[in-house]
Amino acid sequence: MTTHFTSCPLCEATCGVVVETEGSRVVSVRGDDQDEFSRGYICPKGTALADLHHDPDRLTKPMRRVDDTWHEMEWDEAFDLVAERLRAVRSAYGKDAVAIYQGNPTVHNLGLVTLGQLALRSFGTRNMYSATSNDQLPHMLAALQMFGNQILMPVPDLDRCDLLICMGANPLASNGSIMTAPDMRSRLKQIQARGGKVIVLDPRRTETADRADRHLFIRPGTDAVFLLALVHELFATNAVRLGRLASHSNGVDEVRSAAVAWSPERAAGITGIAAADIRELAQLLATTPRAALYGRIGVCTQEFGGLSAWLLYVVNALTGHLDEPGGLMFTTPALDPVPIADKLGYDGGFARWHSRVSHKPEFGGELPMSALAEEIATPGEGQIRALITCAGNPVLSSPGGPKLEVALAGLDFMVSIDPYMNETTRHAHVILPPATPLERSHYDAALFALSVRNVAKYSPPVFERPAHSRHDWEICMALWTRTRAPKFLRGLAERAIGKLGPEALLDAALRMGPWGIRRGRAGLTLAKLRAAPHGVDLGPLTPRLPERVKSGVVELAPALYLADLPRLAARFDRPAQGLVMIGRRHLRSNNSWMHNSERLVKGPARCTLMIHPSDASARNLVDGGTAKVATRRGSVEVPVEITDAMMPGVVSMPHGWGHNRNARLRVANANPGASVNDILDPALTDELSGTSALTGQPVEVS
Ligand SMILES: Nc1nc2c(c(=O)[nH]1)N[C@H]1C(S)=C(S)[C@@H](COP(=O)(O)OP(=O)(O)OC[C@H]3O[C@@H](n4cnc5c(=O)[nH]c(N)nc54)[C@H](O)[C@@H]3O)O[C@H]1N2
Ligand SMILES: Nc1nc2c(c(=O)[nH]1)N[C@H]1C(S)=C(S)[C@@H](COP(=O)(O)OP(=O)(O)OC[C@H]3O[C@@H](n4cnc5c(=O)[nH]c(N)nc54)[C@H](O)[C@@H]3O)O[C@H]1N2
Ligand code: SF4
Ligand SMILES: [Mo]
Repeated sequence: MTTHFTSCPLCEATCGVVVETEGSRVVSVRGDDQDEFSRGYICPKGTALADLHHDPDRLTKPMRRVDDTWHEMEWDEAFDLVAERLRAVRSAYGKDAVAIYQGNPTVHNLGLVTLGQLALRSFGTRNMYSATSNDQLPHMLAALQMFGNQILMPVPDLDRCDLLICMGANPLASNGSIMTAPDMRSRLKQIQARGGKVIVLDPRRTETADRADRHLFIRPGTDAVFLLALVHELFATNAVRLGRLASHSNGVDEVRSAAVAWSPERAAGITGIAAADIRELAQLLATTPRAALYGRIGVCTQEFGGLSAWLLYVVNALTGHLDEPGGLMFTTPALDPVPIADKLGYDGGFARWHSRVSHKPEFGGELPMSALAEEIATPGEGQIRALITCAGNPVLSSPGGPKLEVALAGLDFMVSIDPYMNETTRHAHVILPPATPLERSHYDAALFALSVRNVAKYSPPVFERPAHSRHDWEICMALWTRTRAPKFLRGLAERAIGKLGPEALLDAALRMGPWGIRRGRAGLTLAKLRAAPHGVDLGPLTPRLPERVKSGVVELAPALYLADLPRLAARFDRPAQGLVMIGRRHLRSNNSWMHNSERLVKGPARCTLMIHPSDASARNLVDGGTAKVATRRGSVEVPVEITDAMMPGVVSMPHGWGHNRNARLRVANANPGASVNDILDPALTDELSGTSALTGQPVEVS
């Protein structure tokens, strides 16, 4: 038996795991007690790493679809076929005719965030898409507008705050997001143990709310109104204290004016939170020296996600909690993308171009997912003819799944880099399956930049990648060299890149980084990380302003947010009516793709419609019965779960289900559930940022 120390790449928590192997089999996966950051914690998904590795449904060779039958291929043959088809589309219709979609696991994959990214971006298409526009885009846009770079998102200093107000996040199920910290339950408990408070604002009394000191229901999609009322109250009571920020920020007066019209009384009628509670929360934030207001996906994937994400940072700034211990802080990661981006002159960029059909804004070189299906399906100059997907399942993960399925079937060519033939990749002409997480090295390049402590950890692969397999980055690089590089250079380029690998980039970035060798001390290198298999703790977050922001100035009131305020006012002129849908996550699930692990999916059905008793009885629904949930896009049927954890007027369904589509996922297909994205309307977005409105869409339930 051999013992390996590595990290779980399945969510943002970066837990250290111990994997025991015998030959080519995984015998056990458990938490690594010696990991500097996670100290033994793992969740049930971590254990399921073994199931992924040994899943008989996982593809191990390139697959080619001819009509409805699939054939295995050799790698060389597959790369040549894909390159030939992509080249043909590019030369007939131009480079924008090839679209690219990158899904969530990209972020957890060192090869994909480095070399894979370079390769895919070098296709030079304006039709780049990713899960970002179904996710954190508004936070990134606020970072760009306020701090000058889309990757400069501050994170709550969880281990030192005495007040955490948590909006639209359920870290006990999600294990935290844009707040990398393993073992959320203990960390939240510790806030309470040191006399602090956790307060949750959520339309559902979630697992996190259950353990919080206080939970307040908030009507979906109204967070921006609530936040404006906080700002209003802070100014009205003369409680604004910018602290150090006063000398390096702009726009306080504009922020004051923006909130004048939004009294707590007006906000109460819209949000469902009493004016007295809004006032109390504002005062708590103003008077607690170490406090953080944190908001996540429920707050940003909605009609006013842009405004909400901006206002979250603003309220922290106004109460002296931005860049202060216990507040929202910037990290100092060992691999620091910010100076690299600054040197390259890359800030992210917004609305430099728009989508062809519905004029959606570009962000960070990408168009929003709400535009993908229509860009494929609408004929004319600039139409998408070919698609590369990598590590994603947009048929289940994006609103308007059925419309996308129809569009995919009409593509000239589609290739997917994915270990599974899932609901999306089954539409591809070729699937290129990468090596497994246990066959690749690991360094959380993206997540350590969003971590509540400065930490670094490198893990070598548990298993050598088999000769018949390829890493994601090797696949992306091969697509690039064979499609883009002149023929005589291809072999040379492939060999050179192969020698380099993501490790070389990582080592260089560590040496150049803030903990590197520059300051005349023995700094971090890859060799040092290799010698520390449980990771290296680089200490708590430290204040980084003003030098972390390139201009030296935080913009508190960027013009594009001020210009969006009239839309907010107009929207809430009319009273709310009918039911609205929100999402939820479960600890044993991971977006759309871990439902093929028997040990994770066993137990009671998870894809249910949660509904308040009063809403259920008004519709004659019984617990365990079936509900039909409909929008103008269609309907799904799901089991009813009646619970007073729901706010009246709000129902909840998880996303990522709907495995009734002939994917090669035997366990998942046996527990299909229904996809909420079959009925969510892709046309409903945050008009400011282009982000999908995943939450707060009207539904009818019968
Ligand atoms: N209604 C609703 N919709 C949502 C959400 C919601 O809250 N509500 N959440 C949104 C969010 S936050 C996200 S991030 C998206 C996620 O949506 P996506 O990013 O589109 O997809 P996932 O469901 O994460 O599926 C990941 C795919 O990557 C593959 N994969 C896993 N590991 C690897 C790897 O190492 N390499 C490669 N090449 N492939 C791999 C898996 O087999 C799977 O097919 O869903 C979004 N959709
Ligand atoms: N177990 C598990 N962990 C995961 C994932 C998973 O699928 N499963 N996915 C990973 C990914 S890709 C991401 S992005 C993160 C997301 O991590 P989180 O942001 O913590 O995501 P959720 O658990 O969906 O929590 C969102 C909360 O927002 C609430 N909500 C919905 N609408 C509104 C609203 O309008 N206002 C307010 N205030 N609240 C609202 C919902 O009720 C829900 O409790 O989780 C990651 N971790
Ligand atoms: S919380 Fe679970 S899924 Fe996330 S990194 Fe830890 S073990 Fe993996
Ligand atoms: Mo996500």
